[in-house]
Amino acid sequence: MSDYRPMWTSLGLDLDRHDSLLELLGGAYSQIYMSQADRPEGMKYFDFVVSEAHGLRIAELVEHKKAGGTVVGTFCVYVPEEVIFATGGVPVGLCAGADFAVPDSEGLIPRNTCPLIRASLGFKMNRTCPYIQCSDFVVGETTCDGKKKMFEVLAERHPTYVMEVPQTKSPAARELFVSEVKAFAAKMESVSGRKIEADGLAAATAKIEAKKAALRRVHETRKADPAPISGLDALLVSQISFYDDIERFTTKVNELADELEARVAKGTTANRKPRILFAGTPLPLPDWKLHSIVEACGGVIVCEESCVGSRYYSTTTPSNDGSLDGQLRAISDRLLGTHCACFTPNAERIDDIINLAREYRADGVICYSLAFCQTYAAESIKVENALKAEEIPVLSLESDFSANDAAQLQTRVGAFVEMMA
Ligand code: BJ8
Repeated sequence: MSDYRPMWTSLGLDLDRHDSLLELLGGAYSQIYMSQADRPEGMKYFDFVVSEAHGLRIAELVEHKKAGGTVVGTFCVYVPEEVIFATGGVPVGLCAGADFAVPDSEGLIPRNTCPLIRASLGFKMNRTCPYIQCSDFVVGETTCDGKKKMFEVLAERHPTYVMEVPQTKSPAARELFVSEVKAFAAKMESVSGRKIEADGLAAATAKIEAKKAALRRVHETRKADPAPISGLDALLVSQISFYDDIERFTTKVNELADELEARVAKGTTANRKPRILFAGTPLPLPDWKLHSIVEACGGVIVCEESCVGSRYYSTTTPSNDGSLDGQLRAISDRLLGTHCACFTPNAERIDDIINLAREYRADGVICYSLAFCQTYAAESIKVENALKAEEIPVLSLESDFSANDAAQLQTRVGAFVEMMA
């Protein structure tokens, strides 16, 4: 095994706290993931990626930087990854899903801020995240209020650029977003010293489209009953999609899809499990809490209507005239096809949830919000009413990354799953 400590030291990590983090994550991963039965062979690659998340992948990013490339930290799927790749950069998702770092945001942002925001800032403060440490800068965005104010704090500690994401879907909002995507392209040109050419942007877009097509293949197989992959494993693939090497990841996801399609074609004698659609806030690494509770209760999560899930892989770039302007507009349109609760009105998301529940033959929907996320919590009332009107069972839950409410969640989820058995 390689000794990564000199690399971590050079990135400014707090080695003692980093050791504690790795120990905690390693323990949680073996307990939650390695105890699952009948996992696809193809998951071995993703187990390896997790085991090397702070090692080999960081070494690759450090090498990329030594060769003159940039590393850009992102917090939202509205950031145009195509533009980053087109300048020879690499995007890495920085949203954090660990309770470990939440207390480290203390005194910088209010306690009644969602844990995703608190943990993301906390990881910068406690110096245990090698991804933010090796990023040239991070891109924030004006989605929810908590994030906006967190980026002000982060900007005092790490180079930060904020993109304005509109809150409505009007033609004027679209024009605003197109201008923001163009401004971000200019920012990337200036940081990387590389001009974006139409050919390069088209190649970068094709790379991202290939990755999302591979993800769609995997998720498509989950429509089969019984599903050929656990929700936990499918979630892990989505989580890794935000930081692994894009070409290698796409190849491995296609290999996994081949295996899952073969499993579906072969059929299985496995017992049927109650099928649950997850709908709600993102589930960044290593937030496996709800999935592990649902699946320990005997259910299976068959789809995630989440930015770590369908809101990411289902958007595709509209065809365009191939000019730089035409491509940047098409990329903006792709991104605006993401139905985040930060937008108003946002009826498309409710339609998406109902459609997904039908397509994935869900027996019920868990409508999930991270604590203090006002936009998703407010929208969950509408989602709940719409699902009830369609006679689709729904359970609304609010939680965080800690284990404090695990017993309570188990009781509620257990009763919901049992109702569907
Ligand atoms: S496109 S969901 S990734 S903003 S959970 S931080 S909304 S208080 S993460 Fe998101 Fe982009 Fe939307 Fe997706 Fe705020 Fe809510 Fe926290 Fe959230």
